[in-house]
Amino acid sequence: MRTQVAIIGGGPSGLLLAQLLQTKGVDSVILERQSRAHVLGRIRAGVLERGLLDLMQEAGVADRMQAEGFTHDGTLISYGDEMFRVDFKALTGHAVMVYGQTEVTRDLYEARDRTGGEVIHNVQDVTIHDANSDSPSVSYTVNGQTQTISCDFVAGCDGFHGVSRQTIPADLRREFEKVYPFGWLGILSETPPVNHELIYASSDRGFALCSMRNAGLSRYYVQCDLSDSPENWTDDAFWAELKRRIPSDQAAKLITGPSIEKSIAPLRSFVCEPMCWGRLFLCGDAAHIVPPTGAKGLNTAASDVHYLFEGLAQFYATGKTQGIDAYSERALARVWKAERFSWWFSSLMHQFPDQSGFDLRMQQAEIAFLRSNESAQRAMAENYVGLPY
Ligand code: RFL
Ligand code: PHB
Repeated sequence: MRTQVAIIGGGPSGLLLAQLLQTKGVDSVILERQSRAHVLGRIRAGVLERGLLDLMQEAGVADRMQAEGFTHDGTLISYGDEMFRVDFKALTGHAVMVYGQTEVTRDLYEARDRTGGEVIHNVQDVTIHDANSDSPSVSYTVNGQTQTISCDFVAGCDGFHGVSRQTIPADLRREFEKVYPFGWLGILSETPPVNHELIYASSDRGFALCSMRNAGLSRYYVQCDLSDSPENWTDDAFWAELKRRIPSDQAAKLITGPSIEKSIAPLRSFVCEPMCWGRLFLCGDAAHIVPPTGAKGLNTAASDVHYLFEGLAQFYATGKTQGIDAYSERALARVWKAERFSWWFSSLMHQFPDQSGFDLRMQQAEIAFLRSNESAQRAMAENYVGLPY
């Protein structure tokens, strides 16, 4: 088989890149390790920056998102019983959209079906060959048969545990990592959100987040130990803990119900440099991870896709390679800013096991500064709504 761009991974990065390429008549094949149902069963991001909205529009997949997504002009930050609002719209002129990653992915799969693009599911043993040449190829096994796709380029969109990053020789790769000493226990419940905007809550019992998917579907998180497991938490225990971490007036109006999903995510900051090797380009979680505080993961994947798409579109239209040559540098410049913001917001809002009394006072002083200082709020808002591409 032959294609122009072989895309490894059928998550949001791979699917979005494929649909954008399709608008320019560039052919791609997506290789996905899991079934479609499995990919669509993962509950992940909930907040989209305008850059991603624009890309969805450009890819022709924004209709349902525009109709069903919720525009959020600001967010709430609480500490103990105190709460204040950061008004994104007033401070930056921009807002964010609440629309689940699951829905983004569903819309992209449906668009892929409509445009007749190929997605091969349940592939195993994906191996990238000759990435550092002009004629790379990708082999994989499906239904016990080994197949090979020859291509012009390989897009490594296969997430943190994929094969693409590992294909870059270890001596050419630098990896930067910070693992946080806690995780997020998250639940999804068919209950109305406690507030119409998200609440990021700092408390002496640890961080909590009140988020949502729509008017009848809420997503809540509490900071937990890394050694914890979802089975240790009954729904009642979760709700009781959440109520202790958010302001009492919010806790009083929280509507609880059975969870329909419960899982723990570890928190990690990670960047791989460079994000390419020859004709292999990494996008999204394959190249970098942010802790979820600040909702930057999917959005940073989207900015990678934007830069790679621009480079590939330029190559196929003109034969010029400036765009793809500059890909890693351009993508990384923005990635590091999202890393900094996610690290800062995580450091500000969580309880750290080895935190001293001084460290705690520094967090409290910084939150108080954020509350009272418009410049600090603007800096936060600019990062939250998304830095320009
Ligand atoms: P994905 O989504 O991991 O998709 C990669 C795909 O590649 C497949 N794969 C392979 N396929 C073939 N061969 C192989 N060898 C393969 N290895 C892996 C996988 O099956 C998978 O389908 O990466 P992608 O596309 O780069 O997308 C990144 C986003 O998923 C991620 O950054 C966000 O979900 C992070 N994130 C959030 N991001 C935001 O922007 N806003 C948020 O509000 C937000 N909240 C979150 C989050 C992530 C979370 N978790 C669980 C990690 C909340 C949570 C709890
Ligand atoms: C979510 O709704 O899952 C979500 C929202 C905001 C974040 C992280 C996760 O910062």
